[in-house]
Amino acid sequence: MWSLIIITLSLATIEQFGSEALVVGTNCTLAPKGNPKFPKDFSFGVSTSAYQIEGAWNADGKGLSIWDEYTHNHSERITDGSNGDDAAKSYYNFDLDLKALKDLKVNHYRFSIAWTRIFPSGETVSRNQKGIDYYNKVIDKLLANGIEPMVTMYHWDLPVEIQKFGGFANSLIIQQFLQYAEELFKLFGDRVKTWITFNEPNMICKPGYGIASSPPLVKAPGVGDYMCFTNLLKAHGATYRLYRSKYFEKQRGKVGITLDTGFVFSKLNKTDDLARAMQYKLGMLAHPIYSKSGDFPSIMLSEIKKNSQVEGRKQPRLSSLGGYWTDIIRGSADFLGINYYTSRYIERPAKAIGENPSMERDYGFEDIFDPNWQRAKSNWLYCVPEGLERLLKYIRDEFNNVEVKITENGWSDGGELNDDNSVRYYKSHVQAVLNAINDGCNVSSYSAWSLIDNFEWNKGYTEKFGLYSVNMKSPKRERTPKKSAIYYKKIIKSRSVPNEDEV
Ligand code: GBH
Repeated sequence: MWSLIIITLSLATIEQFGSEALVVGTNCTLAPKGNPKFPKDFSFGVSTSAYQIEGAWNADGKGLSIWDEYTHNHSERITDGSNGDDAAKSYYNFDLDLKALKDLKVNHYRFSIAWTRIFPSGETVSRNQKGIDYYNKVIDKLLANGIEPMVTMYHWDLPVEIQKFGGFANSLIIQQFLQYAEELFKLFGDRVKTWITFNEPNMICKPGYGIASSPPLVKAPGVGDYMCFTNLLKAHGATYRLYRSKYFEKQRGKVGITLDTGFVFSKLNKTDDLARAMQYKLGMLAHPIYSKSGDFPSIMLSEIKKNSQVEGRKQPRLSSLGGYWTDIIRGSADFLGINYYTSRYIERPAKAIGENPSMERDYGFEDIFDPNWQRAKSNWLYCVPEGLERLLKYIRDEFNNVEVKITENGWSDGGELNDDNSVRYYKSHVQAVLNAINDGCNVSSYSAWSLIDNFEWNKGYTEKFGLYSVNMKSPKRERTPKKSAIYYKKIIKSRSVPNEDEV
């Protein structure tokens, strides 16, 4: 009986990671498999986030977010010394975005709400009607044009006033976020039917509370980052429960979360290593919400407990969520949002890497790229479409084929209108999604990142992900379609993967 279980388990692992030692990603293409058309109800769209496009950082009563404060106080940390003060000025020129959305004929538009625009101090008593008016306008205009709004509640722009209490390092954030989220349900839930609580907890917690490369610049690797994840998962779970108990009956929407992850490959095809790496990359956040048993992956809890003991700590740096929270968080999502950009090979380094302690040290592998992979302008972004197909199959098998929405996928360059590499990237990645669907994966939507060129965080305006270029020299910030926009429009129209020489 036991050997049978072990055999089935290892077969499942081989199915997920592939039994052959793979060579992947070398020419940024992917062979089609199965039905060439997307299902009828599959939704195509594009994504943006508030701080990256809106500008109007202090207009009409908006409060300060940690990104306003950080870019103003630390322009030296931004590649071109820039900030999101004006960005693409979408706050003033939403009509230009709407025109692009209509031109593409997207089915949905994913954007985020700036917490400080509607609650300047973060607390819901500090309500700002002008900010509320702006998002009402955006939502109403989308709906009037047959475009479904998909709303991210939090895309990194925490109110400074909330950070004063510790932000995600303090469990107070659970109530603070919950109150904010409840107001969003009340204000917009009659029209918004797809809610994403958090965009990329990894990118909130590791740079923000671990290695301190992004605001709020708390440096506590292997400690603060795990605290942040724990509090964030609780805030997410509580928000989901609130929606289901108080708003779902009337509003009938879906609530989920967006996680970012790549997939992993191994030159030596060590399937156990691959399974372990995926627990650290995706499982840490997905297992508590989407697995049958809930809580953090047991391999992480036991390994980090052991590491913590070796460091002489009385408490493990990452602890179980406990019975109460495990129950609240388990099953607390109607779909899984995935931001996929790239993948890596993993290797066991000869000697331990990363600070002691740190998440990097706990993870223990070295993530490496293949020099043959095509690279974007962003130094971390390589074209590995196989990774997306594999990832979707991994999620299918690991999390009971939960509904997946690809909430971001895209490529950066210097802003050329003839962005052929972007076209190649979109072609191979949309193909990856279609192949996965043909293989039984429950993927319901795809969002390209991004509608327009925007403020790329620490990289300022030096790396461009937009389908549309934005004239940053003109006060109006006119948008111009790139080749990738024309190609994506063809994808949407044909609901298939057209040849790139058609554009
Ligand atoms: C997304 O984050 C954001 O949601 C979006 O706002 C942003 O503009 C967009 O992507 C483009 O960056 O070197 O392998 O360790 C992407 C987050 C950034 C996560 C790079 C992984 C390092 C990968 N990714 N990061 S690696």
